[in-house]
Amino acid sequence: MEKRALITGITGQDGSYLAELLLTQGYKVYGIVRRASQDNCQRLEHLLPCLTLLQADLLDQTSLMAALEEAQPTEVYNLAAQSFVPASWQQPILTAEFTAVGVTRLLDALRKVCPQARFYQASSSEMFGKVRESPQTETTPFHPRSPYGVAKVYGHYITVNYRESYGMFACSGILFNHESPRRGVEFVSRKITQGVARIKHGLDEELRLGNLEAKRDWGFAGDYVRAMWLMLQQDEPDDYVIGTGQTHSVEEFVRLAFEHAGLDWRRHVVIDPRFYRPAEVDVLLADASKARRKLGWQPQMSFEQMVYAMVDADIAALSRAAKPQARAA
Ligand code: NAP
Ligand code: G4F
Repeated sequence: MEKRALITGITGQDGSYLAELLLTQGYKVYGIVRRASQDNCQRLEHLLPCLTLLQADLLDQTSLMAALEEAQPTEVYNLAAQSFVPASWQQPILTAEFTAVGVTRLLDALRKVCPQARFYQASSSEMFGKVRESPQTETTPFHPRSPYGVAKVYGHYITVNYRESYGMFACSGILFNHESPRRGVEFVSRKITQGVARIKHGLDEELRLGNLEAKRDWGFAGDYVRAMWLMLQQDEPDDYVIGTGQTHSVEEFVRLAFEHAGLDWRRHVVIDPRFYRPAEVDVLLADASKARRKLGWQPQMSFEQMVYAMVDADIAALSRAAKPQARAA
C-alpha cells in the first residue's frame, strides 16, 4: 500500500524535519498550511517540489475534512499549535482553540473521513509543569503552569480518549524541548544563538534574557521527529516520553554558546524582568526508557553539539547576509 502522510504544522520547525524524514522513507507527503497574505514556507523551500500543500486551519473543521478527503493519508501527524508559552498568557483563548480544541476537530474529522489512518499528537513536557517527580515518565501526573500547558493536557487526553472510545490508532508523544537552527527566534535557544551571532558580527552589544536558572532537557529536533515516526510503526498505539535524560540550565546554554563564539557572556547578557513568566516551569528531565525499550529510540546529537551547530549556523547566516554589502563597498 502507498504510504501517505499528512502533516499539520508542516511550516514549523518539526514539520520541516518530519517532512524530510518521510520523503526519504518513500512517503507521499501532504502538508496543511493556513492562509496568509504572504507564504510562510522558508523552512520547506528545499522540499517544495516534493510536497503537496493543502490550505486548511485547525480552527475550521470543514477545511480539515476537505484536506483529509484529498490526501487520504495512512498517517496523520498533528504538529500545528500555538506553541510559544509566553503568548499563551496573552492569548489564552486562542491558544485553547488551536492547541486544545483543534486536536478534537482534527481527530473527529479523521474519525469520519479515514478512521484507519494512524494519528500522532504533539504533546509536551510542559504538561508536567510543576513536576511531581523527577525524572518524568509516561505515568508522572500532570501539573501544567501555563495556558499552553493546560491546552496540551487537553490535547493529550482527547487523543487517549479517541483511542479508547473508537479504537483509533492514536499516539501521544510527550516530547521534551528540542531545538535546531530552524527553531523560531523567540524561543530561548535560538534567541541566544542568534544573539551571539549578532554580537559576534558587531550588530548588537547586549542580549536581554529572563530567568537563567530554569532547566530544560534539550535535544535536537531531527532526532525527535524520528521518534514520532517510530510511534506510528508499532503494532499497538501508545504514549511515549521523548527526551535525552539530561537537564541543563539556561545559563549553561548561554555560557556554551558565547564561549563557542569566543565571547564572555557576562559582558553581554542583561537580565530583563519582562522575560520572566507569571508561573515558571523550573526543571524538566525525561526518563525515556520506554521509548528506548519499545521503539529502539535514542538521541544521536549531544547538547553541546546542538548548541555549537546552532551558533555556527547563525554566524554563517549573518556572514552570508553581509557579503553583498561588502562587495558593494
Ligand atoms: P512551531 O515551529 O511553532 O510550528 C507550529 C506550526 O503550527 C506552524 O507550522 C504553524 O503555522 C502551525 N499552526 C499554528 N496555528 C495553526 C492553525 N490554526 N492551523 C494550522 N496550522 C497552525 O512548533 P514546533 O517547535 O515545530 O513544534 C511542533 C509541535 O510540537 C507543536 O504542537 C508544539 O506545541 C509541540 N512541541 C514542541 C516542542 C519543542 O520543543 N519544539 C516540544 C514539545 C511539543 P504558521 O507557520 O502558519 O504559523
Ligand atoms: O525556549 P522557551 O521559550 O521554551 P519552553 O517554554 O520550555 O517551551 C518550549 O518547550 C516545550 C516543551 O517543554 C514546548 F512544548 C513548547 O512548545 C516550546 O517549544 O523557554 C525555555 C526556558 C523558560 O524557562 C524561560 O523562562 O527559558 C527561559 N527563558 C529565559 N529567558 C527565556 C528567556 N525564554 C524565552 N523564550 N525568552 C527569554 O528571553
